[in-house]
Order: sequence, then C-alpha cells, then structure tokens
Amino acid sequence: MQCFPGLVLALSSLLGALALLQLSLHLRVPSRYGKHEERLVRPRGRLPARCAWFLQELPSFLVPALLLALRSPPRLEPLGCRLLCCLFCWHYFYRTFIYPFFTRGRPFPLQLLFFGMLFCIYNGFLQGYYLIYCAEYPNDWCTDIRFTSGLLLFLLGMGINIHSDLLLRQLRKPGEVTYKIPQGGLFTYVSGANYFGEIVEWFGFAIATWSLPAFAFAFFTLCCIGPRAYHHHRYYLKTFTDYPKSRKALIPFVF
Ligand code: NDX
Repeated sequence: MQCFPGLVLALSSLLGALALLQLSLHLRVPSRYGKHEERLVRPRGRLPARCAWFLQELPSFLVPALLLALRSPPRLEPLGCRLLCCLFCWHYFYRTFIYPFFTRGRPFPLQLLFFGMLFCIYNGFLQGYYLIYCAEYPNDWCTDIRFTSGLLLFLLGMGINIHSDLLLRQLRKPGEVTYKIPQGGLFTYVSGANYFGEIVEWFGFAIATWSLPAFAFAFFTLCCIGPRAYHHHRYYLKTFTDYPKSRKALIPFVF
C-alpha cells in the first residue's frame, strides 16, 4: 500500500462534514442512548452495554493495528511517528478492552451500535493510514514544541477522561441503572467532565501529529460530545433540584 494524499484529503473533509451533520442533528435533540434513550426502543433492539461498547470500539483499535501489521517493512520511522500511532492505539486499547468490562451502563441501541461501528472503521482507517503510510516527520519531531505540548494535552485529557468515567461508574452498584449527581474531580466544575477530557485529549493528539485527519477527528469529537455535555447538563438541572448551580456544562467557569 502507498500514500495517496488525495484520499487523505477527501476522507478528512468528509469527516469534517460528518461533524457538522452530527452537530446539526444533535444540537437540539441528543443522541438516543444512555440517559437520553428513546423509551420506545424494544429490549430486542438493544445489546448489553459491555458487549456493545466492545464491538463498537474494536475497529478503532483493530484497523490501525492491521494496517501496521500489513506494512512492509513493519516499522514506523522516525520515533515521533511511532509514538503518535501508539497513542491512538493506546486510547482505543483502553476504550475497547478495559472500559467496556467495567461499565455499568444501560443496554445500547443496536441501530446506533451499527453506525458507531461504521464510524470507528472509517476513523480508524483514516488515522492509521495517514500515520502509517503518509506522515513524514523530521527526526527531531519528539522535541518539537507541537509534539511535546500536544502530548501533554493528550495525557492530561486522557487522565481526566478515565478518572471521570471512573467517578461515574462508582455512582452505581452492580445492576443499578439509576442516575445520581456526579461528584468530585472535574465534575465539581462541569457536568460533562469525561467529555471535556476526551475533547482535550483529541485536540492534544491533533497538535502532536499536526495533521489534517487528527484535526478533523478532534473537531468531530467536539461536535459529537460537546452538545451531549450540554444535554446532560440540562437533564441534571431538570432532574435534580439540588444540582450545584455554579457547575457549567462543558468548559470549567465558561460554558
Ligand atoms: N461512541 C464516540 N452520526 C459513539 C456512539 C454513537 O465513542 O451516525 C461517538 C463514541 C455514535 C457516535 C460515537 C458517533 C456518531 C454516530 C453515533 C451513532 C449515530 C451517529 C455514529 C461513535 C451518526 C452521523 C450520521 C452524523 C455520522 O446508563 P448509562 O449508559 O447512561 O450510564 C452511563 C453512566 N452515567 C451515569 N451513571 C450514574 N449517574 C449518572 N449521573 C450518570 N451519567 C452517566 O456513565 C455510562 O455507563 C457512563 C458514561 O455515560 P456518558 O453518557 O457520560 O458517556 P457516553 O456518551 O456513554 O460515552 C462514554 C465514553 C466517554 O468517555 C466519552 O468521552 C467517550 O466514550 N465517547 C463517547 C462518544 C464519542 C466519543 C467518545 C468521541 O467522539 N471521541
């Protein structure tokens, strides 16, 4: 396989367009899963959360891993490039093989699972293909300010995301499906602490790779889970009369 820059440009532009579509569809009406799920969905139209998240996220890990295995010679140069590919796979290793096995979420709608899987195949291919077959970085990219600042943001975002998802999980006992007020960590400041972490993480990745596909994905993440954080916030304000009034939706002290 070789690099086709036109393909990268076309797929990244389409990802940007999907982000705008996602934003326009879900600015007012949230994606129908979790606390915003359509109550009319039949039980047969859903899969247990563990299974659904595993299946949905698996392609984001497998597709880049397969591309890497198919590459001949099987190595990425320079070190900066190798590290960047590892960061992407590292996140999706966590999201595929660790996150689903601890989740206490509600069953996930099959229809969304199908589209989610398609999305993960698409994005896994785009990010993996670009980093493995197209990206060219100077040998000293690891010391470039974009790489180091982006890497720091990525790690910070990932830390916030994992910690916030853990705090959400601890709100429930096994088998419980009720909603409570999240407390602690960044939830002190925002309702969508896990989403804030994920957005910071992917913008960090985009800065570290300094690439169009990664910026397109960071933009998609913002358009996808930014509005969802806002809907979560409204849900909490409507459901809990004692919800902390100073808490924002997504960005601490701002929004
Ligand atoms: N999956 C990313 N659009 C999405 C699935 C749906 O990873 O075709 C986007 C992802 C996909 C979507 C994905 C992309 C767009 C799609 C869409 C389907 C249709 C759409 C493909 C891929 C589409 C077009 C046409 C434009 C292309 O019961 P429960 O489940 O609510 O329990 C929750 C629990 N919890 C609480 N428990 C007790 N008390 C409370 N108050 C609680 N609040 C929540 O915590 C869950 O078990 C858990 C987390 O819930 P929540 O709602 O906070 O997070 P969730 O949305 O489930 O995300 C989980 C993690 C999180 O870390 C988040 O950052 C990350 O996944 N994520 C999620 C969505 C997208 C994404 C990351 C990304 O874009 N990078």
